[in-house]
Amino acid sequence: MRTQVCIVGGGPAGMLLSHVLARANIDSVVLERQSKSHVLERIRAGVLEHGSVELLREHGLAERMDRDGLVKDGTLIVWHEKDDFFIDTARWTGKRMMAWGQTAITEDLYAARERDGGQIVCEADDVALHDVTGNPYVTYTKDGANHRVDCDFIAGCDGFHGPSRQAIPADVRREFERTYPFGWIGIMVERPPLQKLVYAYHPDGVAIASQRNPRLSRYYVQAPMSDKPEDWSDERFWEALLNRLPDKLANQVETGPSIEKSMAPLRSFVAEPMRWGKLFLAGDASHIVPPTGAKGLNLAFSDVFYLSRALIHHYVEASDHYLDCYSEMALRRVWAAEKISWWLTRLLHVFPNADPFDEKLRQNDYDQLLRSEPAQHALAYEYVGLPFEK
Ligand code: FAS
Ligand code: PHB
Repeated sequence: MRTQVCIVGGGPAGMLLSHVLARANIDSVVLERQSKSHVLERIRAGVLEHGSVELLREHGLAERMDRDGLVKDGTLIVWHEKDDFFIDTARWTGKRMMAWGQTAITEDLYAARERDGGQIVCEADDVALHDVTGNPYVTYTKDGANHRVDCDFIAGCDGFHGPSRQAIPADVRREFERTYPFGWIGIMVERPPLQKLVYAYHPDGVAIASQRNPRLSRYYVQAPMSDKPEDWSDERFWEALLNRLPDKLANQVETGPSIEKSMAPLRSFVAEPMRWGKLFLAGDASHIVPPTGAKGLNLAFSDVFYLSRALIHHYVEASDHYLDCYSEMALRRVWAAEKISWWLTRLLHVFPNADPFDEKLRQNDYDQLLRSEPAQHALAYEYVGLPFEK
């Protein structure tokens, strides 16, 4: 098989890239290890930055989102025994975010590629990248047969555990990581959500109230890294969540049986560069952020914006300018998202055995937000998502 761009990974990054390239008449093949149903059963991100919303609208993927998604003027932070703070992105940036689930986006992406005759190979095993600095090709097996895809470029969109990042030589690749001694137990419940997206700081740990649609709520509580979903009965989860929210919000929560429960570890990770020869990384294949800033999916989309523009300029404008500056440009936005995600994680979580001096700095960060309009503006500017660079 021969194509222009071989995309490894059929998650949101790979599928959006395939869709955007197809709209520019650029051929691609997507190789996805899992079954389509497995990919579509994943429950992950739920909040879209302004830039992601506009990107989906630009590429004809926003019909359900604009009908059922919930536009957000900002996000509420409530703090045990202190005043509330609203990250007012609408006031400070004129931009809004959208509560809309990654699952729905991935469903729409698969539907769009199938409608348009996209080449999506699911259950592709043993995917391997070859000659990425010369004449690149990708091999895989399916139903016991060996396959090879010759291509001009490889897009590594295969997430944190995929093979693409490893195709960059260890002596070239630079990795930066910060881990955290806690994770988030998350549940989905078929009950109306709170009106606002809420981050709650409490001495027992952070709690988050979010949503997927007017009939589906998403909640999280901070839990020790060693905990597993089965350690948290619904009863234990609701008790912890309601205890960590102030009464005025706890009284509004409609509890019920969870229809999904998972434990998400928190990690900050960046692998540089995001390009090696004809291989370009996008999304979790190159970087991971703790979900505290709701940046993971949005970073995957900004990488796809930069990479699709670069590939379109190569094929349509015969210019490699954006290919040559892809890694540097994408990483500027990646590191900004890493910084704000780390900062919000540090602000809102209880760190076991925290240094008392650090604790005072952390409390002061919040006090500063309550009183300083420049601090409020700066946070809103980063939280809503930095503008894509020209
Ligand atoms: P993905 O990991 O989504 O997709 C990669 C794809 O590559 C997968 O389909 C995988 O099956 C495939 N693949 C892997 N290895 C392969 C191989 N060898 N061959 C072929 N295919 C292969 N982000 C937020 O913004 N908010 C959240 O609340 C949030 N919660 C999360 C919870 C969890 C448990 C996880 C894991 C992530 C969460 N994220 C969240 C981040 C998440 O949304 C990612 O940022 C997003 O899925 C990134 O998309 P992709 O880069 O496409 O990677
Ligand atoms: C979600 O809705 O899943 C969500 C919301 C805010 C976050 C992370 C996840 O920071």
